Amino acid sequence: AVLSNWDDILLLNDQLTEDERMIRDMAHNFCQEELMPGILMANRNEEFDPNIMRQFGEVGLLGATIKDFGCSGVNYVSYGLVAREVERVDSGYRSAMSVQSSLVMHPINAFGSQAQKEKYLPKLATGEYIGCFGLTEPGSGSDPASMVTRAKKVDGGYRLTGSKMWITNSPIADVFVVWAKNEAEGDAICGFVLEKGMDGLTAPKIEGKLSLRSSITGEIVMDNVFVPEENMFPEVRGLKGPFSCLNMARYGISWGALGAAEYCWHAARQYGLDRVQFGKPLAQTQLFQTKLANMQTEITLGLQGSLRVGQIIDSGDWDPTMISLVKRNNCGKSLDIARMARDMHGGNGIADEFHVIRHMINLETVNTYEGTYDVHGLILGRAQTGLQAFF
Ligand code: TGC
Ligand code: FAD
Repeated sequence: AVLSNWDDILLLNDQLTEDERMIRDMAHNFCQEELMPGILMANRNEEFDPNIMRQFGEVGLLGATIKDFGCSGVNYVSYGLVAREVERVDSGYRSAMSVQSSLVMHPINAFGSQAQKEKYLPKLATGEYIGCFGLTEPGSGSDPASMVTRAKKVDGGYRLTGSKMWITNSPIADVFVVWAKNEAEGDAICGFVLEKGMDGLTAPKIEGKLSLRSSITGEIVMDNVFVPEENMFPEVRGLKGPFSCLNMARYGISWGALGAAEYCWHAARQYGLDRVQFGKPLAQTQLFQTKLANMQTEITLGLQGSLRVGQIIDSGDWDPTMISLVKRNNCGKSLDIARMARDMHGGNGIADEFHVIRHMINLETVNTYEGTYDVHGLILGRAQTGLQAFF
């Protein structure tokens, strides 16, 4: 007999509150009903429909942890459960949601003036506005301290010059949270909110991505863009500004990646039950079962890790290294699982109708962005030795 909880062997479900289960189930149904049917063609055609952001807004999944401004005010465990459900469909859709929530709405809520919050958050919450987050530059990826984008003080505001690279949602963004060195403050890194249509601001699309194709990615090119004083984050200075946003996004990714991995695991199991070779189902071979057991083990343990981190964040006493640990582990393991599931599907595994190769290729990006696998290894290494090995 098949164990009834083969897919939740450590009873994660029982560790959730009733509210958390309700939010998870709502997100699951929304994602399966509204997002799953269109993903194959969106990925094949490299298309992101901005309406998806409006749909996320309608069901309260944008900026969901924020307590006001039309947001849902849920806890971080729930935010993680939502990311898992969205990424079960596609990492690109989770990207759209997490950039809007953690990298655009979170900094405006945490660092913005009251006027900035009132102006942007309600429209970002409904998806009427789409946001993007510009930290990475062509010459500055893992090492954002080396950014060259500069803000020059002028009458009534700043002039920003520089370019940002690999920016999720930038070609369709209305609101751009951009980090730049402020010459007037000894090159301290400051955050600015730019708006579509500002003179000198363009956001060309990056073409030809073979990964995360359902997400739109571009540059942000700023040629002496005038940004009024009131569009600067008034207080926050230094890298801890952008890094605090990354913490929340990385935490969500730790759940999301496992959602993609779960899809691959379940698909491989079903494929092995259905596919007969050498007179018996593939799932009746020792090699196939060992692979399923490995997937089950890594996913189950990874989910426990993310749940633990989420509960600690909700209790208020957390540390970024906890997030590095689960982001790194869960992305790396999910990528291995997706590759394994691809292999277990044989030739069908390379066809997009079976979805596993899409998850596999997407997870290459997820393992790289928001701090690469190795960079999180170095963060954890520094935290336990006191020695930085970045340079
Ligand atoms: P370091 O000296 O370590 O720190 C500089 C200042 O920042 C503070 N800090 C943090 N604050 C909050 N949370 C964290 N996680 C923090 N980490 C560091 C730190 O306390 C310090 O503050 P202060 O007041 O003393 O100045 O900085 P470093 O230059 O040595 O940095 C090293 C390193 C590698 C850790 C860091 O640069 C890093 O994390 N690199 C990875 C870059 C990255 O993750 N980029 C992501 C871009 S956004 C993105 O990918 C979005 S994809 C989204 C999607 O589509 O889903
Ligand atoms: P590099 O930093 O050049 O790294 C290349 C390789 O060198 C990696 O394997 C890395 O692990 C390794 N490496 C780097 N430093 C060290 C070291 N000290 N020791 C050993 N190895 C090292 N950024 C944003 O700001 N906003 C976004 O919305 C955004 N969205 C993205 C969407 C996509 C689809 C992609 C692909 C990227 C996105 N990024 C975004 C950028 C992303 O965060 C960076 O790609 C990532 O941080 C890595 O930077 P890099 O690409 O410059 O690689």
